[in-house]
Amino acid sequence: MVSRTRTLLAAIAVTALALFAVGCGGDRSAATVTLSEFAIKPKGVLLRSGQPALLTIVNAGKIEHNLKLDPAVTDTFLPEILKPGERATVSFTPKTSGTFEYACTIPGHAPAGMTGAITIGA
Ligand SMILES: [Cu+2]
Repeated sequence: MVSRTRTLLAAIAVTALALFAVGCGGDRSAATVTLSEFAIKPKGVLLRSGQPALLTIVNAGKIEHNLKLDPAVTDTFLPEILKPGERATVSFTPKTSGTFEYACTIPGHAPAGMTGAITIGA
């Protein structure tokens, strides 16, 4: 009987956590961008204008990469280089709405396919 009560309490706790997570979803937008040779996935990400955003950049490739955002979106510093296997999470509030290109700025990488776009929605 005791273990049954504990199981029920655990289930309630998990449900409460899930509801809490959903409730927070509206306050913060988030996206993950994965870098590799020679692509940025996804090609497009969506964040919300004027709301705190979390952007995670993952280098899943075998060489160094980076991600350069349009300064119209944010002045937040992004790492110049991500070594293979490294990841970085930056938080910022997008300054404006619209669609802006992003790219890896290491010479040759953007022409090889390391481009995409970030859309800041209202
Ligand atoms: Cu690159």
